[in-house]
Amino acid sequence: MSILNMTLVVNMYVFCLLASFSQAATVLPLVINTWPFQKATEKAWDTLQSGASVLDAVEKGCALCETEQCDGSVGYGGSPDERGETTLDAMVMNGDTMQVGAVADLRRIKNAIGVARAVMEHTRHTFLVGESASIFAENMGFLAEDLTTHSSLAMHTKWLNESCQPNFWEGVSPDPSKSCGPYKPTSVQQRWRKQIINIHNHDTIGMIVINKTGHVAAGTSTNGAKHKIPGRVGDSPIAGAGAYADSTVGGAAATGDGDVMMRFLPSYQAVEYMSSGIDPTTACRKVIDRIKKYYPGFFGAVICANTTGGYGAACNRVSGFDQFHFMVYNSAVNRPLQLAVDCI
Ligand code: SD4
Repeated sequence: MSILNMTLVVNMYVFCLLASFSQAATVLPLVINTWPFQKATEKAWDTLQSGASVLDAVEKGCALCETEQCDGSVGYGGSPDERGETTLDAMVMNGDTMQVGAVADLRRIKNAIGVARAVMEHTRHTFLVGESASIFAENMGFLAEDLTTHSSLAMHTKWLNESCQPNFWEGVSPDPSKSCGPYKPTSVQQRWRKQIINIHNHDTIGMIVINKTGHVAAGTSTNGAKHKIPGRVGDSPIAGAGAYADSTVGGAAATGDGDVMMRFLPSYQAVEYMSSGIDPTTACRKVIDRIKKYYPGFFGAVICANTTGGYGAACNRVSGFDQFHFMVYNSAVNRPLQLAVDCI
């Protein structure tokens, strides 16, 4: 048998396993995350196998991406804002209790999802932001460090040298498509501007973990949008937008243009679809379709999983983004698998 044939046979075998078992309880536990962040998937899986909780698995998996700066879009040293500072957004959700911990615009602390977990476990709040979130983190024992790197500095300098293009301003003067600020408001008229968050400026980690007994947790971590206006918070730390978990149903997580996507609470909506019996792939597709009705050119994708071990994903087809890659690890294949869906 040629190597090519053997590869095909192995792939078909994996495909059959996935197709025939993806709805059966035997495939649990399940780890699924956005983008091909394999090490994060493995970390979450290993954490679960060590006997830890689904929350631990989500936290450790996403934290690995924070340390490894997955694609430059998670953790320190990426997506500098207009002042050149990297700030982080993260959340974690417990699908048994519906508790959420979240942080946004977090400064100086690398382990954003750890701080989100501390918000959940050591406060009665859900969401802390900005400088105050950083002070909370320091008080909780997280190390304060500069999140700037040579690479984030270089990105920021290049942006300044290119008249601050692209940026997120509209209806201001001087013309934001040509000049840097400071800006003053002119009109509120919207006009078409090039999509800023796209395939080249993406990659939040969003993760769902379901253990053998159907407990679900979900979480996200990101450094947000490159050249964001300071103070900007994306979809990732918002429960129901960036991720959602409900152990009576399953979980979902989103990635992409958070400024648009958060308006639709896609993760909550996907879990609600699954709770009415809709399969994960269809649930994901339906939320993408809904956003698309209003923003046909938006960049984004969603992953969905239910407590019987079924999972799926969907993405919006835009120029340069035809397929969305994501990771799955379950007991049917017993190794991390990179899968792809064609965008709709
Ligand atoms: C944000 N959703 O801050 C994040 C960025 C991202 O894939 O996921 N890009 O808008």
